[in-house]
Amino acid sequence: MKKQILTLITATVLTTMLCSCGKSEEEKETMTNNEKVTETVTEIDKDAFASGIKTEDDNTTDADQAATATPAGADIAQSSTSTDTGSQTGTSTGDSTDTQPGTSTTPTETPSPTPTPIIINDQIDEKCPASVTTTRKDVTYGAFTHGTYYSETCGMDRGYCILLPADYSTEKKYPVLYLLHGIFGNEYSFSQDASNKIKEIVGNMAADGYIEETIIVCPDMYAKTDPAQKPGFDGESCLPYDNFINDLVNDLMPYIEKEYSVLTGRENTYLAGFSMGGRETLFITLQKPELFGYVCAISAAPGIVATTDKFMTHPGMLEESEVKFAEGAVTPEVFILCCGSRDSVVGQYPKSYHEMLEANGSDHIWYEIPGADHDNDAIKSGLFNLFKQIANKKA
Ligand code: FER
Repeated sequence: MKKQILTLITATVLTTMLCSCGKSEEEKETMTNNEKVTETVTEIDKDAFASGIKTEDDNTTDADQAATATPAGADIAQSSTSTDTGSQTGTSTGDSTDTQPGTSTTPTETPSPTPTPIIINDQIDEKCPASVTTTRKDVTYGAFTHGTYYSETCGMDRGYCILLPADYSTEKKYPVLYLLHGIFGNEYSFSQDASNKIKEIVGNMAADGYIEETIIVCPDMYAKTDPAQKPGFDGESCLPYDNFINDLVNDLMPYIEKEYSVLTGRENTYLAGFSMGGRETLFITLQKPELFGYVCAISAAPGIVATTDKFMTHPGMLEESEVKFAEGAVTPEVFILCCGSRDSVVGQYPKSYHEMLEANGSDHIWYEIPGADHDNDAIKSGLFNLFKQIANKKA
């Protein structure tokens, strides 16, 4: 009995990880030790694991708890040591986990409620600071809603979720981040998982004036033309993911730019994705670098170049020598690739993309997230650093 429960839990956790947090299907195929296993995810299991990938440490400190009670009023601190060399390689050496100077108290003192300000510079903070993911009482967060658009690429209506700032108004215009989910996911993958802290990261950073209020669009990245097609671990089943570039550029982006009050152009158009979404983020950026000013590919899945991993044989879309920006192309201001240091799903593939870009002379930032697996710690870190880089460049 114990063994059965453990097997079910293991299968469910792996399924959850692969889906990038949200899942809508009752039955998923997972791979264990190269063996195909079909597991039924019951309602009870969904309840038990509804909040997505559980991480051992959510980084929340007492100082951050205190910060929830009172307005932060944090100023943008410009580091005097920050230099913009044009080379996107810097990582900070300091531990970005928040510590709160001045919070050590005697019994008669009350703890300072002021959260540690983020230092905005061009350095990477490998771990997302806990103050950024804290739910604060002084901040009103945006809400996700769902919509549909007609896709010429797919020949059908398709869904998306959109996070609008709480005070969204057509009197203002906002930059947009397109955020791409993992394999087996859909447009609900991010919005249905509160533990990725997307609302908090964008809401807190905008409330404190680091970044502009930003719209986040979460599409369904499975751009199939046959309504019956399903994702899976084989070349044929993955083709709709690689077709998403056409749906995004020709259908979704024009729709969003028509229907919402958005700023356009590469300076105001951001792209990020996790795992399968990271792979497509990288692919789309290399094909259409002029469209996206700020990009982050988190834990990018294999398949851009031909390879065989524990899940499948990937035919590849590019040769290794083609994993680069075209000569003379307008390239993103910021192009980040990152991955958890102990990612158990995509392993060293993200690093291999970094090595190809480096060998081919294409400017980017690469870093590892210490201790993170294929999980929300990686997502939080990637999103925070994307917004931090945006804050630094736009300051
Ligand atoms: C693969 C390994 C990982 C793959 C996809 C993934 C299609 C995606 C994982 C995820 O999105 O979480 O070989 O092939």
